[in-house]
Amino acid sequence: MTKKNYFSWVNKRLGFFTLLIVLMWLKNMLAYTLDFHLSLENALQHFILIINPIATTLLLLSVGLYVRRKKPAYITMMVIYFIMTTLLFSNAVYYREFTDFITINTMLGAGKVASGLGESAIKLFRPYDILYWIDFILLVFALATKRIKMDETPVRARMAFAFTTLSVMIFSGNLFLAESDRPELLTRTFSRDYLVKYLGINAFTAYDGVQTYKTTQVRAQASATDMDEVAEYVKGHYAKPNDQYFGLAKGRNVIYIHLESTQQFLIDYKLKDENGVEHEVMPFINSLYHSNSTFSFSNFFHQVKAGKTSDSETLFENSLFGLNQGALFTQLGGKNTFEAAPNILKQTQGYTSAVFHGNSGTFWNRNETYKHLGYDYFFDASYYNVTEDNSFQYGLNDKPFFQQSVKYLEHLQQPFYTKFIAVSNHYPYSQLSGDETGFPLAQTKDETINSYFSTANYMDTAVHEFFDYLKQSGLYDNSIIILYGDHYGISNARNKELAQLLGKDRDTWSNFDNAQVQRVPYMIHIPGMTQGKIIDTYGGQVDALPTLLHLLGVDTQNYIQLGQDLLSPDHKQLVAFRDGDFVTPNYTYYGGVLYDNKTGEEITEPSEELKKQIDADKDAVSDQLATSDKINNGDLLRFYTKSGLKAINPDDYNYLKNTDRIEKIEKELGDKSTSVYSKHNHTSTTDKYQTKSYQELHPKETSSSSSNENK
Ligand code: GP9
Ligand code: MN
Repeated sequence: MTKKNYFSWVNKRLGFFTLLIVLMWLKNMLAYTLDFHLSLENALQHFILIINPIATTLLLLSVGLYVRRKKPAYITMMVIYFIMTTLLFSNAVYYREFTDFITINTMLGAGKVASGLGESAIKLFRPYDILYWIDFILLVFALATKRIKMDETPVRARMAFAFTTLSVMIFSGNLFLAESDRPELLTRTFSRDYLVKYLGINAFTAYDGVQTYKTTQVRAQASATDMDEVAEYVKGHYAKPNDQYFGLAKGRNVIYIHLESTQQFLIDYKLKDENGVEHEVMPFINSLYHSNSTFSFSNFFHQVKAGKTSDSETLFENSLFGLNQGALFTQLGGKNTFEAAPNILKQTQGYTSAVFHGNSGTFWNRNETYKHLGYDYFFDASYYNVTEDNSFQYGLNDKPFFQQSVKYLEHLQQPFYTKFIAVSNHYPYSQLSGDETGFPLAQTKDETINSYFSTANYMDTAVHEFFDYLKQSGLYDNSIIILYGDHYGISNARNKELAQLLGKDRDTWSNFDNAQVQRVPYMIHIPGMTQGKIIDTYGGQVDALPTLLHLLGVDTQNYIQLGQDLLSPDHKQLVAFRDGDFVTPNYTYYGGVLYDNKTGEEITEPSEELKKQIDADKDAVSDQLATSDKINNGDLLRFYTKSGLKAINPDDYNYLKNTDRIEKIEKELGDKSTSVYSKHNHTSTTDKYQTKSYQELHPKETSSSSSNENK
């Protein structure tokens, strides 16, 4: 066979088309291997990654097959090929700097990105970048010099259609595999990394385009009049602060500790091991819960939906709800105007703000959203030493996380507003290994439930160690430390199995019980204060911000917040779930059914009076949720001026060189610097951090089972 014959298929339209697909696939693999870091956890994810460029490449290039005339057909294919290459290449270069993918919004503001990068853009190029382009250049050359001949014969329309159909089928298969590995991928859109990992760069860009279009439409229709209605609603629901507590923590540092997936039933819980010996799951957090320096809430509910962790953040930072579908952080977080806690505290009280989290900054679109919330710094996984041994799929384990955070914390100017997002107590709860194992497993048929307690115990020790550091470094006395659970850790589908551990019967477990276990811890610890107690007021995450601001002595009357101070005498005890269900001290409305809290029984025939009351509650809940949606979907806060806050310019924020920035500020301030580091005569406090493994703390136990000697 002569060389010419061997390659002659390239001279057919379908042959050329196939060649383009293969080359495009190779370039995707190049990007996946050398540029993108998409942590792959199992063989299926590897497989999905390998196939995910195929469907969209096939779909897009197949457009060229419908063009009958020779030249236009080839030009169409080459133009599409060029666009796909450009998209892939730009993402590869962008990723090298930002560890993130390019969204439609980023493209629209491309000038800003380019000027932000400046000279460094050139530095982002790599010698192997030629591989992204060489094929295109050679193909153009080969076509121009007729080394590849253009085929006169058009592809039959039916054949073209067959390829389009094939691409749709492959895409469906791809999506099916993706959803089976990561359920609700499209409805929850966890992170851009996930979308690319599962569906490829083209599909990600298209998906992002559709989302952007949708939100832009709603936003465009909203007006300042809508804002006036919202302001009216908020005014009517304002709960004035309690004089006794207003300003109790004025000027203190705020330290939020995000207790991942921690439900209230873990408080004071003692887990029985196989020998019937009880083990307190969270001894340290329990001690805070019962301390007279803590306002502990026993009827505090999470209010999140699909955005889970990020929804809880939305609620705590803004006193607004997440969205009814998907996650506000990913859909609107990078676009909207907010009047969030870090911004309020910065502009009114001079706080510096920072988030610490040992997962990739793109997860839940935090790297963009935090700018809009006004966070000065975001220390994501790139600031931590994360290894395979000290982390799992959602990031760094809690002990090294807190420990490694203090080298940044000590440089922050005080007062600061900070949030530490712990993550070890996250599904699947089986990530502890080596010296950290030893806490007994529960004895149910569900492994997820069984290991939930040991990761909660691990988290408890991590928090304990962090508190010890706060005391050692002197930060403790001047801080207000708030611990909260973000949402359930055991889903409703598993609750029947959980029932036995809560002293309940699986057969009588009902939706009423499902509602009750949505309680999460909410504890406000104010060192030195002695009025602390366990408070049984019913409330939810939306109430946290006004509660905190009043403790800090900040007037909230002119802010658009949908919650009410939990310490206020005016607080209304009606807690909305995101889907319109609710709880009150007397009744629970869940799954569309009304229950009596005293008996847990369904109320099938409510009295006229009760019916009226419940209808009023339903309306109040739906008003609160609708107001939240109106604010968020319409981006209404951009019209609001009465708060007196200056609008945030997200471009002023950049989380890539936090360390340089905090140290520079410290130096510039000199004697005036209030950071812990400066206060300690410019010496680090990191050596004050003590950490011990479970095995070191419980040396008498073996790693496989626990003994009676455990305290
Ligand atoms: C990841 C973490 C988990 O960074 O916050 O989010 P979740 O899955 O709980 O929503
Ligand atoms: Mn979470």
